[in-house]
Amino acid sequence: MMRVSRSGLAGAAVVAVMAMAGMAVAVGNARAAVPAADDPPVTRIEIEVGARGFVPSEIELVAGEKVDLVFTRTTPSGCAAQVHIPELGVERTDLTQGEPKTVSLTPEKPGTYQLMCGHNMLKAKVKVVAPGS
Ligand SMILES: [Cu+2]
Repeated sequence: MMRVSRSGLAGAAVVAVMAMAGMAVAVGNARAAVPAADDPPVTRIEIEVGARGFVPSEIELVAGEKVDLVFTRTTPSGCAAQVHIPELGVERTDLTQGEPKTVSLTPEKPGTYQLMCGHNMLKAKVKVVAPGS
């Protein structure tokens, strides 16, 4: 199974686009086996929730593709105690400072959504694009 572990939007987006385009040849050369159809690669995006808010403040996801958002709270501020993305069905999730928390989701509909702290003060943009775009 292939796990993509990259921080930063650019890396994640590139991997996601490559996966969607079916570039199995380019990717496949780097590993022994092609993943089974029921075990697709999962894009992982790391997001810091700290004194400056969400970093990065904008992420891009691909509709229909599962993604792991890994949140790391780096401030004791209560503002970073919870995150949620109501429009994508992600309920309020508690964060403990220094303990990465993975939230998995599969956005279905292209659009622009808000990732927010528990009081809807800190915000980041979640852009969902159609596959292949
Ligand atoms: Cu807050």
